[in-house]
Amino acid sequence: MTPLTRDQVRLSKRISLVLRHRPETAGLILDANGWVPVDTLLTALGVNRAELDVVVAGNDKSRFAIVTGPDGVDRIRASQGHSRRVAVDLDLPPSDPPAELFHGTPRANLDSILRDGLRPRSRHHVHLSADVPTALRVGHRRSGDVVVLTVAAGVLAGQGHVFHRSDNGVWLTTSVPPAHLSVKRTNP
Ligand code: HQG
Repeated sequence: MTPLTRDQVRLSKRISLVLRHRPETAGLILDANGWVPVDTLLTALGVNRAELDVVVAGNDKSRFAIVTGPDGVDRIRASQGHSRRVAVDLDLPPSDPPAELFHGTPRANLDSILRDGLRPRSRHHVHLSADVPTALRVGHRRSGDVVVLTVAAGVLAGQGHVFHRSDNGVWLTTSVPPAHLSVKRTNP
């Protein structure tokens, strides 16, 4: 797939902002599950459907989902990553995770994470990756050395801890206690 142009990436980031963090900056109101009519988003952002479709289809992480409702209305939402300040319930079913999941983070966070466990901070969930390369990419969004932590997801699930898998393959959970974390690799 052709990579998005700089303008398209800018549009993608703007959509992430309004669908995950600050819908009010575009005058949008998300429904309880995070959806907004596509036409409403287009009007709010001043773009057309073709421009939106390119960004949704070409998005490197399939961040946005569009569905047609029983009323024939197309709606869009972010598949994950919402801020806690936005009251959205993705309404995802619980899902059995693989034995291990991964989390990439700047090394500067390591001591605190090993002490307190993984916390959702400003988001609804802790985000976990299904593989190490993805976890490394997540960690490298920020500057400095990256550490990948292994999450004993299978053991946690066995103890009743709930996991969800977003539509774009990100694993979500409310927290991970330190006892179920180990350092995978510190020098990628
Ligand atoms: C860290 C991107 C200290 C945590 C990605 C992370 C992901 C702690 C930061 C999605 C901590 C929160 C989410 C503790 C957690 N002490 N630091 N106890 N607990 N942290 O951005 O996982 O590109 O909210 O390690 O790909 O980095 O936007 O979470 O470094 O899927 O689509 O606190 O965002 O997706 O940062 O990234 P974030 P994240 P998009």
